Parts: sequence; structure tokens; C-alpha cells
Amino acid sequence: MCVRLWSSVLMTRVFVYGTLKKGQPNNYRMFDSNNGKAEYLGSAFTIQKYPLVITTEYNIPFLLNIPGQGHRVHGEIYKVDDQMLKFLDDFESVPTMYQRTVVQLEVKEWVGKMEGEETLSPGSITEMFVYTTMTYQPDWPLLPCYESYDSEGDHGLKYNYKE
Ligand code: PCA
Repeated sequence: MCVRLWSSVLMTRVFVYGTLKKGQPNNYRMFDSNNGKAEYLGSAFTIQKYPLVITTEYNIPFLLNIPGQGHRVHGEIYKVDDQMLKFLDDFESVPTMYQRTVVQLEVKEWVGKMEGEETLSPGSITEMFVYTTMTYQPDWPLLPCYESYDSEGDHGLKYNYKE
């Protein structure tokens, strides 16, 4: 009962599409226990198209909150505790730089199998939090957009933000 409550009430699902993904420059922050807890659950595509652009002098990825434009975007699903959710909100400068919104997803892979927890098979539809932005510069919607973010991609726009 306690485990169930902990998993269903205090854990939140977040879809990450940028530097927080596996193999990307900020993924380690989700596995730093000082920031809270996170667990990889699977991968997914957005149901709607969104522009995923890379911009600013730091080459930061942004999902612009303009549904219907761009591509269906690939990302990863994590469950996070309250402490990690607060850490991520702070790290992503919510609400100025990004806003934490809800996105509809089509599941591609699911590895989460905690007892008492919903299992989502490939092809199923779900929704969860994501960091998007509507506080973007006027020229950002004109930038090239990507289906799947990789800091080391052919675009040559390597992430270079340092705190
Ligand atoms: N971090 C968040 C939003 C963009 C970014 O780099 C993410 O990976 O989803």
C-alpha cells in the first residue's frame, strides 16, 4: 500500500526531448541523488507535430509551443519524485525560459514494470509533463527543426551552456 501510494501519488511522469535524454549533456543531473530521484520508463513520440529548434549562443534545444508545425518529436519518459520535479523546474527556468505543459504521446518502448503501476505497451497513447516554450523570440519558428535532438548531430550546434 505504501509503495503504491508513493509510486502513484508522489511520482510524476515527464517527457524529455533535449539535453536531459540518455547520452545528452544534462542526463546525469537526473541521476544525481542530491537533485532527487528519477527512473527511465521508456520512449515516445509526440502525437502532434512541434518545432524542436536549437538556438541562443548556447545552442539550447527548445520545443516551441506551436502544435501542428515541425515534426512529431522523439523523447524519453522518466518518472521523477517531487524533489526532482522541483529541481527540473528550476534548472529549466520555469516559467520564464520554458513552461511545464502537458503533451500527448504515442509510446514506442516501455521498460517500467513496477507492481501496481500502469504498463504502457508500444502504440498506446498517454499524456504527461514536458518543458515547452511560448516565450520564444520571433525568429525561432523560422529555424531548422528536428525530429530527435542530439547535441552532437550533423547540425554542428553542440550544446555549450555552463552554469
Ligand atoms: N532540457 C529539457 C528541455 C530542453 C532541454 O534541454 C529536455 O531535455 O526535455
